[in-house]
Amino acid sequence: MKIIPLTEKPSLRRSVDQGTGTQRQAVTDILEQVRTQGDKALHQFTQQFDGVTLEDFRVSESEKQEAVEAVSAVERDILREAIANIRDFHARQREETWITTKPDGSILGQKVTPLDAAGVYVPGGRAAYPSSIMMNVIPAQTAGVERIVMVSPPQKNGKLEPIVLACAVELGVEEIYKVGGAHAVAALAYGTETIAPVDKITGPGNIFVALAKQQVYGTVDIDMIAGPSEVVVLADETGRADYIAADMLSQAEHDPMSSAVLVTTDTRLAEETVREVERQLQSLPKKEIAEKAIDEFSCVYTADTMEEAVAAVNELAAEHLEIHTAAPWEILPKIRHAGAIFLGEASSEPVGDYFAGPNHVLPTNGTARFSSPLLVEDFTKKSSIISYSREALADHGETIAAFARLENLEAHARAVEIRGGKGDLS
Ligand code: HSO
Ligand code: ZN
Repeated sequence: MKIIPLTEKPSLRRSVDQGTGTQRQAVTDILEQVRTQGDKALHQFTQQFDGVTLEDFRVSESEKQEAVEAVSAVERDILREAIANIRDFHARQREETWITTKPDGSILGQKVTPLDAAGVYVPGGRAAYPSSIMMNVIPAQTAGVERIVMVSPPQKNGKLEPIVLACAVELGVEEIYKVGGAHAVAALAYGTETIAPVDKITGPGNIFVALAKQQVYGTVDIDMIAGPSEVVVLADETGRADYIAADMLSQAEHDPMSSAVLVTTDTRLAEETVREVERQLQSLPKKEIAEKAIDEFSCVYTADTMEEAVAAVNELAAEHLEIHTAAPWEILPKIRHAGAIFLGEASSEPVGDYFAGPNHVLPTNGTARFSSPLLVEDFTKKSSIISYSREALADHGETIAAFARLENLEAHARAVEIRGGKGDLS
């Protein structure tokens, strides 16, 4: 891992994987086939991509029961404790409908309504994380979404991983389908004979899932297109190399394209962290993945001043930012761009991944410049409320009609005038 002085003005932006033209075309074809052929196409793609033939995509009650029994009491309690914290945090994000009455008697407001149906994509294989199921399902439930559907690709035995199913059951998700890939996204967006369409699709997936989500956007809403995990650590001379290295590796083990960066004002800490990352890496079960991420997408930036370091951190706009300085709360007001901010050396990033309560679905690839973590609000929409009194209309009718004529929209003007002008309240 390289040490790069910020005075060398390195480029700090990461680029987003848009997939190849061939991949995009393959996804377009899959979407089209599911849209026109429904379940028949789903069966065909499940055979082709997952290598299994399923009679029924829907997970049965006995399958759920079997999965729940396969999970130990200790594991179940871990899930429960995390769920309670995540629910508690998200409950604070609930927004209320508001209504205000102005002195002229007009009533204005904003009505909050949950989406009718949300689809949560859960990837198969090594990335089937129960924590991510919680992070997608809980904000939807907190928003009041009535129908929450989960989809996930079947394993070779035609089943879902027990821990995935047990987690869904623990959360109270009832409608679960063993279908994955771009075809699952298509089913959620367009509907098939077995799967009714939803209004929004969230959840991580491989490049085909990401491209499918991009292509169905507009028919349904989607969350963000998440890139590989990232962590940026900002540290002064009080930072501990062993803690910082451990946290950098915690994100590096996610994906060979993950990125772990240290920005520090202390050159001794920079060197020590490089050594420590190398040392801790050797004993990691996911060494190969983490090593790629560390070698190719990670580095240490050294800064002459804390101001320079903070400017770099803002430019990086990281998914996760850890602040390991003598007074982290004094740095916080200066941070403008980061998905989640962890203050102090005890706030290790995995605390946020699993347990603290805030959502771990966060903007990656610098998109924290303009977007937020997954929120309860993302599963609601708002309607504006307008109720004018006769008095308010009489007061302002003339202005409104005149405005309409400014735009040459005579029918608009007359619609207001037909109700009578000032003083005419009949
Ligand atoms: N750090 C990942 C989330 C995750 N970590 C799931 C463990 N499990 C996304 O930023
Ligand atoms: Zn993680």
